Amino acid sequence: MERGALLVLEGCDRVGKSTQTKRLVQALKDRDLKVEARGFPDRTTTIGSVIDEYLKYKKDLPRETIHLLFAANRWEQKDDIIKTLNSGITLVVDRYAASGAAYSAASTNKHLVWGKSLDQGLPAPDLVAFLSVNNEILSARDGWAKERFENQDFQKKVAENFLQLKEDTWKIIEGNQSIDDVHKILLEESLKVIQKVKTIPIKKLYENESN
Ligand code: NYM
Ligand code: MG
Repeated sequence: MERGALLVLEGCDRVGKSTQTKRLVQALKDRDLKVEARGFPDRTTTIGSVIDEYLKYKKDLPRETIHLLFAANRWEQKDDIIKTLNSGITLVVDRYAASGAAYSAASTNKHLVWGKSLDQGLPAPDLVAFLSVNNEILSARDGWAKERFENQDFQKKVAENFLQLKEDTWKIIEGNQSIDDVHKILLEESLKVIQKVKTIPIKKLYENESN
């Protein structure tokens, strides 16, 4: 039985991850591949509803506490992710562990090693497509400041953190291009990875790190 690939889209707020997730899922379906979309935070669970309230300023929590909840929100999907991949379905995930480390390290001023530690052992992404958009262009986009973390200085720190998390599985995509151009690159990369990992076991995240 061939497995599906774990494809993750990462980046700051408003870089176009959700749009690209939808486009990619549709394009893979059009090629008769088995694929499902996921996203974190998953606001539909009990933990996710607390995260949602926190992000909407309805609830205040210590920054360390919300970090634990973001990680717990991934762990609660772990078995389902593995089961789905092993059943041959590819997952396209809008944010995953890198967001956890990049945002929490930025909000607490703690080291990225601290930010990564709780996600160690989760299913590792086969591809992390990082959408990189220039900070000035981002701040000009609509819909800012509705949720916590959505301000320019904070996003700048987050972007720097993301780049420090880069591993071999990462593909940095210049997000200032048109939606179609970003999609083309993402699709091409995804098809390569889906093919490549079919017969390779799912890896564990940060498995070679001692943190
Ligand atoms: N976020 C997301 C974190 O701070 N840590 C995490 O682990 C994850 C998955 O949640 N500003 C932040 C990033 C976003 C916010 O995500 C909500 P989205 O993709 O805007 O719904
Ligand atoms: Mg957002």
